Amino acid sequence: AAAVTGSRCGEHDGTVPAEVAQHHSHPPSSSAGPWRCCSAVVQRVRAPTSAVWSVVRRFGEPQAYKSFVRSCAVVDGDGGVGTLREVRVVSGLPAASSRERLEVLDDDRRVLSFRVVGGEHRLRNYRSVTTVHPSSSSSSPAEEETVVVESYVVEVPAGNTAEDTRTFVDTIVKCNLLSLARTAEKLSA
Ligand code: A9S
Repeated sequence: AAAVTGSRCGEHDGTVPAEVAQHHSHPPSSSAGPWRCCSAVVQRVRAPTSAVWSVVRRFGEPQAYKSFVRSCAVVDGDGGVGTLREVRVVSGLPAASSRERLEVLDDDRRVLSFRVVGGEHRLRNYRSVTTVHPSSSSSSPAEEETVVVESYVVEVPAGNTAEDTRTFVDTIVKCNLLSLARTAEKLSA
């Protein structure tokens, strides 16, 4: 896994292809808003793109691969855009719950985006975009590989630095994507 970080949220330095980057440009916040930080994590998966996407797209079942999720309830919606989920978190994190809204679900381009709209935690206005891509290094269909890119923007909590916030969130996202890789690899084994 590699991290791609930029100095300005929503801008890209050319380390990822334009077709990938276009999905990861986060809209700028209004001028007087709080400080935000952003980052992106890239994960290679030894499984076909379809297997990886089938896990990612199920917005009501984040516990399928997110190990910090204790339970999840869909509060509103049918799994499409606008669906609201209430996630309960395992103990040991500075958080108890998170309420999240599905913003983008594109099965053709394999793009999912959600936004945090509430909950007991410190990550105000967290928003992430996850995209699933066929890997260009795949040699044969039997050895199909996938690349997952997940980028996010979040407000820097009062009393924290952008670096601390990024380190905290990057750690969670890296864990999630490693676990996603293991889950998809088992699915397709
Ligand atoms: O769930 C994700 O895709 C990514 C993150 C960074 C989730 C973070 C989180 O849900 C906790 C795991 C509960 C940690 C939120 C919104 C706040 C936290 O403090």
